Amino acid sequence: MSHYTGKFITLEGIEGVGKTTNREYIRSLLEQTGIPCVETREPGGTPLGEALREMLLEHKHDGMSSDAELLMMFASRAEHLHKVILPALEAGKNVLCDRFTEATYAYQGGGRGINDRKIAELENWVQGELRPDLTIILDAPVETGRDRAGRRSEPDRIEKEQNDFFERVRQTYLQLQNHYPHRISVVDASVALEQVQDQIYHVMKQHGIID
Ligand code: Z5A
Repeated sequence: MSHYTGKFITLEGIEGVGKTTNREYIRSLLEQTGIPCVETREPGGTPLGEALREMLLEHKHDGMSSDAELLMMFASRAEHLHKVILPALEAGKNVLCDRFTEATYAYQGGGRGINDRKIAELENWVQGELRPDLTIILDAPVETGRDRAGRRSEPDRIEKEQNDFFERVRQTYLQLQNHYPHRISVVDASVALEQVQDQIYHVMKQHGIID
């Protein structure tokens, strides 16, 4: 949990579940509180982070070692925290971030098989005690997400993994919610957009993010 006036909210889920689509809706709810909102994403969110993102996702680096991938995610995160997230929270703003450390547990932990104690060490080192106030996991079957994403663009280096990889990613997200129910909520994203946004509204109310 952060001890700031503004809230730190992250959005998670496998590809194609609707993170980008729902970001604007969440932002509009946050803006109704009268507190300015900084919207950002990971990997990325800074010039260095966006350069790392490009390296992480392009096919040029197919076969990258899992440890290199993990460390690049946290390198991007360290820069992002120091340059964007912490200054915004310190200025009393809300921060809405498309993916954060839960994605590392899900993709590099569940997907790639890296031990979660290794990830926790990096999390503690890079973030100290900072954790999101609320993480919304948009959950849908792997086929649904991939089908939606596939209609949009060519798969990048991570998106080209097989269904069993994304099944492990999805299951790890659900386990994270089980471990941290006070700060992580799961929303059924397989239904129509209006129903997804209804659930998001209730989760944000329940967690006291909006009145
Ligand atoms: N990654 C990692 O491995 N470790 C880490 O620590 C971090 C990230 C931070 C980049 O993420 C990659 O980085 C990601 C994980 C890894 N790789 N993968 N896979 P990203 O967030 O930039 O990319 P993404 O997950 O691939 O996001 P996406 O494909 O852009 O999906 P999305 O944002 O969740 O979905 P969308 O664009 O909002 O929606 C997809 C389509 O579905 C679109 O046409 C919508 O109109 C449609 N849609 C959305 N909702 C609905 C509903 N309810 N019904 C019907 N259609 C819908």
